[in-house]
Amino acid sequence: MSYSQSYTGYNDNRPSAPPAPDPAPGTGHPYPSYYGQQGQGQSYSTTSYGSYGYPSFPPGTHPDIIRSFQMVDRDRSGFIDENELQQALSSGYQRFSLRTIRLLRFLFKNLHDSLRIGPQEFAALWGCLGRWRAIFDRFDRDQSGRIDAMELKDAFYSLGYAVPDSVLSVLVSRYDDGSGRKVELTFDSFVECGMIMKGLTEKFKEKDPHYTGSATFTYDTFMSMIIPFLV
Ligand SMILES: [Ca+2]
Repeated sequence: MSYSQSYTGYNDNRPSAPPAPDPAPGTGHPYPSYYGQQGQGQSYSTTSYGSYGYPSFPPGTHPDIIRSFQMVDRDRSGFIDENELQQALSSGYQRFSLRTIRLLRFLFKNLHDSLRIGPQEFAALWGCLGRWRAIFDRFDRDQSGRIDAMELKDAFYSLGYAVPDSVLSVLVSRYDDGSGRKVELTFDSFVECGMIMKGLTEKFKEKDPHYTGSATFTYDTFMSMIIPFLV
């Protein structure tokens, strides 16, 4: 069985990866200030952590990222599980749901090592969250601390994903608490939506290398592409 879809949902003139945020130290949240600091005089001796026999962090990893990893890696195995990852990423004002954590773990896992998150994956994940945080802040235009459907649509568009309204409303309805109030996304829900959109678009692009907006793939391929984003 094959599945063919005409699709014009992305615009290849725009970057598919979240752009690097402006360095924004002291903005009150931990992520953006960690991004892009490599080679800016804040490098940390990663060998000290590596000397425990751990897989080591990439050179220039911010010490707070290393500290955050070490704090939750209580058995000193050099790897963290999903609960430890959740603990490392959650702070007083910001919680990450296990659903988002599982998606992050799937997307950032070591290709050769099942679902384990080690220092390399953790540092990559942290940097990625920094970029999402900058996007979240930029598109939270009314500064409500949450992203509504219009803000989400604009954020996706800036990333090159021209998401149809019908798709957007299905995506946003996932976070409807049934109270009748306008649905607004917290940061972790925003990350989840962004990861789904980015991940699925990239999967599609693999089958549409010339950006024609359409692709043909088998039923099996289609299912294996989307299932990881749904479970
Ligand atoms: Ca808002």
